[in-house]
Amino acid sequence: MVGVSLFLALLPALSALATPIIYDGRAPFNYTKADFDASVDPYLTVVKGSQNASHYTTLLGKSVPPTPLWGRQILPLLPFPTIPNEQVVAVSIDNSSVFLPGGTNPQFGFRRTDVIAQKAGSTANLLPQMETGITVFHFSIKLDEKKPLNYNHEYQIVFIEPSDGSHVFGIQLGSPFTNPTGPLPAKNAHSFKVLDHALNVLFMTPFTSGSWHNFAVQVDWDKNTLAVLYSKDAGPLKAVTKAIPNTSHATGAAGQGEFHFGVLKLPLVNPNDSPADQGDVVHHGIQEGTTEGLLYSGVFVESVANGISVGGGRTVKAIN
Ligand SMILES: *[C@@H]1O[C@H](CO)[C@@H](O)[C@H](O)[C@H]1NC(C)=O
Ligand SMILES: *[C@@H]1O[C@H](CO)[C@@H](O)[C@H](O)[C@H]1NC(C)=O
Ligand SMILES: *[C@@H]1O[C@H](CO)[C@@H](O)[C@H](O)[C@H]1NC(C)=O
Ligand SMILES: CC(=O)N[C@H]1CO[C@H](CO)[C@@H](O)[C@@H]1O
Repeated sequence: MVGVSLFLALLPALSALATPIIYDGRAPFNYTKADFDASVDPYLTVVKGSQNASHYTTLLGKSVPPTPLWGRQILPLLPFPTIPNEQVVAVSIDNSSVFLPGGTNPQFGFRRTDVIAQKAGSTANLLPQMETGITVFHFSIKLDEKKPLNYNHEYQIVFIEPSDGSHVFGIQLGSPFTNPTGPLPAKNAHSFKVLDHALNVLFMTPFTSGSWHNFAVQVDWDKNTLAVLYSKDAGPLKAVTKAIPNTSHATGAAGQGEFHFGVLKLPLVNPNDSPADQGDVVHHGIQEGTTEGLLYSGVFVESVANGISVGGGRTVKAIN
């Protein structure tokens, strides 16, 4: 078989050691709607609108296959096909998705549903392992065809947020918010952009329909660098950048933060607002109130001690 011999030819370059998983955000099949509502590990689900978490975040059971990268191999020597061992998490927003941090000062500018990584009921518990040394943040994203985004807006969909509100890295979609509003949609609005802490674009790729878009971001917390890996569907992850300095990001505790994935939609400037309010994206601006969403699977964080998992049980070395 051509497929087998091609795979065997690749074997020497790839090792098959499992790497230590620090955080596993792949929803097991026994994870329920009630678990979501109660913020049962591995997710903290409080950053959302007024409805229960399960109104905004749906577990798709066996109805939609997750990214094939991390499934159980059926044939010992072949990385694919795989049997899913996680369910897809569908995250959406609607007009009720106005978050009240601490129950006050509603974020009327945003519509957001964030799913946040936690362990033993606490996001802070993860930081000593998840955000020291060199760690790799994995996530796969697919269009929710029934809940399309509005690419005239900016979306922040995956990020690590230290307490100063900056992002260690972030995934952006749509037209970056500008005041005044520029031509919409902006160039490349339909592409994923992987941003560094200073909002430089490290990698960009079109958000095509029908595919899982697999990302991994390697963060070296000591040297303060980022590196990006990417693939589609069953393709093994491949490095698309080298390790790039991210020096505006603080090292040590000040640079650590919660790991979010979901849908955060920024507003458009409302010309009727005062000049000060026009720049206040959190509390002011135009939102259409539409129902929009994204599908997620393959969310986990690993140490690079034994390399970076690239799918199909294979690993590559950490990126220099
Ligand atoms: C799912 O099952 C595993 C293994 O039995 C168990 O450890 C875990 O707590 C269960 N998770 C939930 C959310 O019920
Ligand atoms: C939220 O969930 C609780 C517990 O299941 C239920 O009693 C309540 O009616 C739900 N609220 C809404 C707004 O659906
Ligand atoms: C959406 O929510 C905002 C804030 O609560 C409200 O002012 C607005 O009327 C709502 N829009 C729609 C279309 O329901
Ligand atoms: C402030 C600072 O040095 N930021 C750097 C973060 O890393 C990027 C490279 O991706 C640099 O361009 C920035 O200057």
